[in-house]
Amino acid sequence: MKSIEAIRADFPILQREINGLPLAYLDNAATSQKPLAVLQAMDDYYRLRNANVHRGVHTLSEEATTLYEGARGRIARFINAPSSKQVIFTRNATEAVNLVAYSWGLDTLKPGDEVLITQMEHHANIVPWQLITERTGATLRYVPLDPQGMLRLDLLNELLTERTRLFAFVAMSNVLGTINPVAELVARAHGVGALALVDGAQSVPHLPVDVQALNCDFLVFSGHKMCGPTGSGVLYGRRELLERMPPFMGGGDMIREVRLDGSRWNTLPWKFEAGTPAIAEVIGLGAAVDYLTGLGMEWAQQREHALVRYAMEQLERVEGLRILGPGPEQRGGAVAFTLGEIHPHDTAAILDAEGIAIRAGHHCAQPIHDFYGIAASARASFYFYNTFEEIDRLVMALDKVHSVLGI
Ligand code: C6P
Repeated sequence: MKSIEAIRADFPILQREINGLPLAYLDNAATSQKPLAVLQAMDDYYRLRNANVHRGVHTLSEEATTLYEGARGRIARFINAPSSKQVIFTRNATEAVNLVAYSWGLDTLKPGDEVLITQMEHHANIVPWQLITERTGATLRYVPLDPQGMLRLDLLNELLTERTRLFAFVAMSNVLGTINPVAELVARAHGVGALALVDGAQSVPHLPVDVQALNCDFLVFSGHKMCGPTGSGVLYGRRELLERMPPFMGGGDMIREVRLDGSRWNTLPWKFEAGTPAIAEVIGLGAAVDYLTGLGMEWAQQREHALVRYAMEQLERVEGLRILGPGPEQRGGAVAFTLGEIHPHDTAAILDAEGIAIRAGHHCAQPIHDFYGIAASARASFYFYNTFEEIDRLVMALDKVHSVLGI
């Protein structure tokens, strides 16, 4: 196993200084940093193989296609998808949810049907369902939170009914850190004949995910939070569902035949990939998956767990600091908090002066903040390459924030 120093050396940006101090990058839930292997894979594609995919018979196009489709196969293995045909490339998790909402949702939902989501969703798994239920006349319902930041699963019997067509929920909250019992929730959805969509934007980068073990119908995630580039995302879907769903967007590559009086669609997965895809980004995501596989996702999860446990112990000692969400045993790498009456933007600005990058705001999860009666929070979020020393620096800087601005 590589040392943490060697792992950190794989990430050029981690050698940077901010305001004359070593960067402590604690904003990994927003986006992760990228290892050299990913940068090199994209650079290699642009320098040596740049051509469009699926279109040319020339050598460059064939090489680009092999790399692009090879990444699909590697990503399929990473999440244990039965076939790479079930891995559809999107720009990000948001686009993947929208694909399901506009393709499956518009085609299927009707008045009287219900879509169940939760109060801990990111806006990406709320707004598309608001738009689609409004257009179809279906009803959107929510599983509420309890004060510990867990889902009120005691209410699931009332909320999941034979009217529910889809239960869409986050595997790991980007604010509360809460890890939901995904396989159990999928089984509950199936128990009433509903489909289950899992938002894996915060779980796929941080812990082993096996779509066959989870038995989910859809899984969405973003490449940029798992060492890959922005502009790369994935929708995994159950094959018979994807086969039945109409295209999301029309254009080149997603068709088999186009005539003036109508068109026929390509087979999976290309039916859902209209236009020239993000070729370099997908190749970069393939390299990211190789990198993560090399480290081992079990190892990454354990490392992060140790970091989060330590961070929570230390943060709780900061005067006036209140952590949102459950204890370390039930959560992943995101730790959102408030610091007395200090505005989270002030906290983040003072930390930036110390070289520490955290996020402040509602983190695209306003309903969670409404539940706690606050407008915003500060959030430190960890990845395997973070260190215990960085957490010590965070805690020292927060003590300073409190002593300078504390009320
Ligand atoms: N959360 C954060 O700072 P996109 O933007 O499509 O790559 O990911 C959307 C998304 C969906 N679900 C969850 C649980 C997420 O955390 C995110 C992205 C980032 O928390 C950016 S707002």
